[in-house]
Amino acid sequence: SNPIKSAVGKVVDAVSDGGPAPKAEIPGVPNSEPASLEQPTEPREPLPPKPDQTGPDTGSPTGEPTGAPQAAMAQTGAFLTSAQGVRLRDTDHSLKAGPRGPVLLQDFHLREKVMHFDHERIPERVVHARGAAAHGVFRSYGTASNVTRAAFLAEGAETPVFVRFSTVLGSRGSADTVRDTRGFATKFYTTEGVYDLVGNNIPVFFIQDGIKFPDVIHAGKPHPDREIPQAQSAHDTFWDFVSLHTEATHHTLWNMSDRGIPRSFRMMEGFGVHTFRLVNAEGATTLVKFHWKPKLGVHSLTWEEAQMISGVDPDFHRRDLADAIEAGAYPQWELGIQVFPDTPEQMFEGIDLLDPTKIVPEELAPVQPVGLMELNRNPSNYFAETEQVAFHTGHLVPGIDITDDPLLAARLFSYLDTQITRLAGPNFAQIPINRPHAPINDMLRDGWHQDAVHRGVAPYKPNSLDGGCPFHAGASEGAYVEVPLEVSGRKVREAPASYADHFSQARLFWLSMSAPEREHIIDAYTFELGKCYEQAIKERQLRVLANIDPVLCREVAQGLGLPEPAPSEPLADPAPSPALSQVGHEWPADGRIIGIVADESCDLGVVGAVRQAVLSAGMVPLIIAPKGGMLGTMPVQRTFLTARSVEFDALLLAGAPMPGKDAYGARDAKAGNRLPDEPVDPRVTLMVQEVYRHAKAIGGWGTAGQVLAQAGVVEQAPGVVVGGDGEQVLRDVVGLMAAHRVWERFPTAADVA
Ligand code: HDD
Repeated sequence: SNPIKSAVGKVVDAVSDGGPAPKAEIPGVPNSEPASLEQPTEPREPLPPKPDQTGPDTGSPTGEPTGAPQAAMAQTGAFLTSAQGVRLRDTDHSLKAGPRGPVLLQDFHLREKVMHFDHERIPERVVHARGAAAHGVFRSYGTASNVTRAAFLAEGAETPVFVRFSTVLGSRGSADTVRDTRGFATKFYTTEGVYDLVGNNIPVFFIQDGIKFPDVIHAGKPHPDREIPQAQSAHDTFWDFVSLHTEATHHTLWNMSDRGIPRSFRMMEGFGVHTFRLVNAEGATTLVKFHWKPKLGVHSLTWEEAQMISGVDPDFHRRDLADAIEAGAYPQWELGIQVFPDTPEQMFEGIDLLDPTKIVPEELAPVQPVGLMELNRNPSNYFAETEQVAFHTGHLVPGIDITDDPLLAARLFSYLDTQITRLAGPNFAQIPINRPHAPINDMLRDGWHQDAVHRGVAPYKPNSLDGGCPFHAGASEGAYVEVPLEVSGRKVREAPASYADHFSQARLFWLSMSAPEREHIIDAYTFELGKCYEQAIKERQLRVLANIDPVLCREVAQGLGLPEPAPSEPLADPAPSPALSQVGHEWPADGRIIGIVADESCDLGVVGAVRQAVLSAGMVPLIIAPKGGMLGTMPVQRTFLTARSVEFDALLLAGAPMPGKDAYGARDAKAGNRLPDEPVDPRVTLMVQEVYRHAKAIGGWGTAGQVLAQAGVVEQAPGVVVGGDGEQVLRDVVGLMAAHRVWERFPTAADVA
């Protein structure tokens, strides 16, 4: 007996409720279906959900459980139905007057199917349209409970979270690895209601006042006439804006640094950017800045890698996050706070805490860990969860309050407002992914997409008809109580004097960078300004760079072929902040991708042992061979045709794969791509050259020296390990990966160091 068949039989029985069997004779309808309607296979049970996927919480809009969430699983019932539950006999042919006749308007299934399809899209987010998300859990250490009464920050509290990472400028289908800021938005489903921490991977922002947000985004988005370029800042309008708005200098410098091209969402820091006000159980207040610290460290791509990946795998970051979670390599971040006294000035060590273009260096105010977040579950439906999740800086819980940062003020309006267009109406909090895990007892009623069936007759207060319910809560019953701060002042459209400092912290960032990081910044400015057409914009931006650092300004000016301007104000002399540099730290190599090049001529026993050792070290080995299928007993994951170096964090060569008929592919050979005197497959040589240029570790044994020779890589070069013992080579390579890159391989001009 076929288990699948008998299981389906049960489903059929359950669905048909003991009714007629599927093929029972219906009067006037022939029992045997026309050949064209025959199903290609027997009905099979649908694939079970992957272990890493379950749906969002499916509490009802009023907070009550709705019953079996699995009942809502798609494609699980035996029969296709219309949206009205009517079983359908055919979904491939419109109802026609004869096989060659006109289609009939009375075809309700055709009309419903096409009507629904026509409305499948909703407007993409006006910014941060491109994103990827995951579910997880936040476990609090309790170390913040002296400064906040927030229940999810109490000792031992475990809170479900949903995190969405994003780029800012690109459209929904744009590439992941563009140079841009990354969004890092976390929804905490706390017992006291939803708290959203809507941050970025860069701790400062382009503008000091939210009223300029439409301007900076209009400047960064594609030009309005031709709608190009997509998902990038390397164009005239962006540089026009930031060179005119010098408060953007600090954020722009971060974007031009390696922070603008992260290696993975799993390897980014997150920042709340604004200063927030925490309130403890006694009502005492503290000012804080939030930080997410990734356990895997902060790592970036090189610019060439980022550009290549945009073509080779535009979904690189999205895939990386989902693959890691599916493989059980759950990414983790520690949440930390920098703590400042809540003084009337709201300044710390001369830094204006209300200015979102300023950081407080960690050396001045250490980041104190308050909990650990782990992402452990992929969404099961992109649209339902990742697309429809609605974050809002105004989703606050008791114990967390806002400050008067004028950038934050505009956000408090914008995030609520934008959902009305994006999610079509005011009831977006009822969409499953947005539902709080706390009981809802609101008096909001009706509107588009109202899912709740509210009972009672008195959605107003005070009332006597519904027994006076619901009642107000006091602070002791967990009510959100705003901090009763004194407010006074003249109504003016002005910024405080402290907001006029636009360069000192950009200089602090530059001075904190290592030589290769500075070189990357110079290259990035030179590339981006080199893509601008207007000479006046390039010259104006060079004047901005002169106020950051003379070396930066000179190098970029030289690259652009323009004169180097002098600074317009005296340069500040801040102490560097080592915490800002990505160089000089050691990190676990968990979850890294190791390419292993091998063919039949290699000792496959050694390859197998190395592959196993990579797995045991918590990394992902990908066997790259001339053709697909199996290499000995190992599955081949990439061929020389499908592999590209940018996918790997390090490359191992188990020998020198000879160019053969298979290695080149008949088409390559026909096209005359083959060079006459290559002993090694040139696609492997190219891979080695790229990995070398991108400063990644290379290991080899056996005849691997031949590959290096053909690639022009000397065996003594930094980060190249050649030896007789494959497993020892791997250990050395893993050691090199702790620093992420072989930094000394990046060429650096002497005056940059
Ligand atoms: Fe914003 C989305 C982060 C300033 C207006 N923002 C959005 C997202 C992130 C940020 C991560 C994506 C959320 C998601 O995944 O759904 N935004 C920031 C940070 C800012 C910032 C860290 C400065 C510190 N944003 C900002 C300002 C305004 C907005 C000043 C408006 C005045 N942001 C929006 C928005 C979006 C948004 C238009 C688009 C989609 C959405 O909100 O839900 O309301």
